[in-house]
Amino acid sequence: MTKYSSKDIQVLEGLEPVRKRPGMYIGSTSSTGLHHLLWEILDNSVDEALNGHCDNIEITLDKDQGVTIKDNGRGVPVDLFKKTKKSAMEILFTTLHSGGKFGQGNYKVSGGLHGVGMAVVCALSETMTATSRRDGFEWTQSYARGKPLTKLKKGKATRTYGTTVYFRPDPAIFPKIEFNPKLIMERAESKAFLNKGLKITFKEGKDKHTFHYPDGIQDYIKKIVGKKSTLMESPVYVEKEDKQFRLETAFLWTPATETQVLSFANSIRTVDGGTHENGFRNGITKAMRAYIERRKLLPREISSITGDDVREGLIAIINVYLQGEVEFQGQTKGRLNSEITSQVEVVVKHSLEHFLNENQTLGDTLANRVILSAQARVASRQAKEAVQRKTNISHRLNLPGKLSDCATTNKNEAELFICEGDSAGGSSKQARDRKTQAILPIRGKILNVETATLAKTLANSEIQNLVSACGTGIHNKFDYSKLRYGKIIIMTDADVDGAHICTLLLTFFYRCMPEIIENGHLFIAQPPLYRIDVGKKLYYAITEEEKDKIVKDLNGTQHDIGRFKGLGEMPASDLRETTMDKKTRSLIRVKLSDAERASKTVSQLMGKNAESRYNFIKEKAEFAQDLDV
Ligand code: 0RA
Repeated sequence: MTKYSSKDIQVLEGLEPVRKRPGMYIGSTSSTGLHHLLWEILDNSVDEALNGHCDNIEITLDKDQGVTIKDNGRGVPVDLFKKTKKSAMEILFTTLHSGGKFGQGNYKVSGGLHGVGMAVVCALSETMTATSRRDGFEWTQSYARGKPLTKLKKGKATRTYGTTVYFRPDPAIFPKIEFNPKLIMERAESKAFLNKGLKITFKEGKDKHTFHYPDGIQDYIKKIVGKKSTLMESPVYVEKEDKQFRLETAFLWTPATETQVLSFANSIRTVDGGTHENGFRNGITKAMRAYIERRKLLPREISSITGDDVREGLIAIINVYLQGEVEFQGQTKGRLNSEITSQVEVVVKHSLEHFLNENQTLGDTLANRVILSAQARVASRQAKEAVQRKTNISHRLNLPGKLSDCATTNKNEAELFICEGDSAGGSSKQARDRKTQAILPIRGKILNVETATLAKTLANSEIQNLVSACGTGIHNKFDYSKLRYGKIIIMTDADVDGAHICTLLLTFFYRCMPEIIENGHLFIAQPPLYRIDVGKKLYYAITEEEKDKIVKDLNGTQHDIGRFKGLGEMPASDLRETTMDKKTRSLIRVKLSDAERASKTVSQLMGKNAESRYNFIKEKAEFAQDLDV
């Protein structure tokens, strides 16, 4: 019996099987399979970058769907193998599984199909031309359908290094040859994000797009965050290179409730997570717990912090590189299975703990964010129970009895006026447009959400009414699609008490339903303080200053000044015209462009000082002149 070594078998194999059953190697001959050809060549160039030999890749798509990928890596080796008298380049492009360069100390990007090799691309290409720049010259060889068309040619002298691969997919294999530029750019962008400093350019005709991110995954996080507010200026960034693996992760927290974790293993997106993601989760949870314990921040009513509490509002990117064979699991190979959980956990825990301790102010902010999630979790269980109890006795769904609802169910035109006390409720009921305007009177000063525990907050019946009128639920149970009113309008008296109640309501929305503010649904009404009658003419003034100006402009003309004591005493016609009628009123839209700032302001306001609260309302009224006429 002849004894072949496994290497010999591979060399003997040739590329016929690839052309006979392409699906076995690239999944299918549909668009996805077609793009695999490009990904395979691109991944080989990215490997050069990953191992520190290349920082520039250019992809060019021709009109006839030929693709050129040029890199400034080391160049494909061209030396001859003694045994076969073939060049290394020829072996690489005409022999299955001939990668071979990835021994100890090299990482490799496994393509979607785990690095089928450039020979597969060659086999499925009508023509392919490879150029290697190394050792002082350009070396070129062309192939057709996996077989050499030419010998390896030594070309002009060059001092540069790198590889250029041109290929045009074979129409005999692919029923439709049409590359999707958008997909290519997405891939280029993601590779550039994952390999900091690598510049990838995509060219198609006159179009040229360059992807280059000196800060890599930190830039990626910035892109994901976009205009959303965050609790920190820049992400926590961790980079660790070990004997067997490399870990890079960047993460930050936002005031929003959703979590976004993107994980990658050897540059492959692992949609189903896996060992690296588990290690990361354990790491941040343990670090947070340790910090909260050390700083003694845990409130009495919270017995423990869960992983979910820590992940609320988290945006993270985790990228690990493993040497040798990488194990993926699951039907779509979307889960990393190689055992690295504890290594990742240790690095992440240590780094985050160090970060928190070094930046204690921010550390406390983040810890409080996590504690808030825990409180919301506990409170929302209690709220759910409370609402369920209510539902059983309420006839109209679970709307509060005090709500005078509007007729419309179209939330774009529906408005909810929150007003202070029953008498204000009475006059606004007379002044409203029944079709589109609902009135919810709330009694006196609602609870201060900032200082009360969430559990207590939600036990408060005024707040329960507010929550059920809005329809959305709160915190991580918040469901935007259930919002019942397009505008929620806080309408309190134009005095200090009114300002206080308004601030309490703002705090409530900020803490419990920030999405309402973020999406521009929250408004403050501007009821007047004075009415000035001049013969048949009528003026209203919202502030003292405004009144003084009107009086001054009257220049001694005979007039009557009336001061409204509160909305409850204002005639319905005045209230309608000045504050509620869509045609004549003006509203202030509450903005939350910077949640961190808002959060600070809210805590400052919720301090002991009543005056600062009032000033806040006045300032706010000046700076957010978002008139809705
Ligand atoms: C085999 C060995 C070496 C590099 C490469 C292949 C290589 C392949 C491609 C494909 C596209 N760009 C590429 N760049 C390099 C290592 C060569 C050495 O040790 O110098």
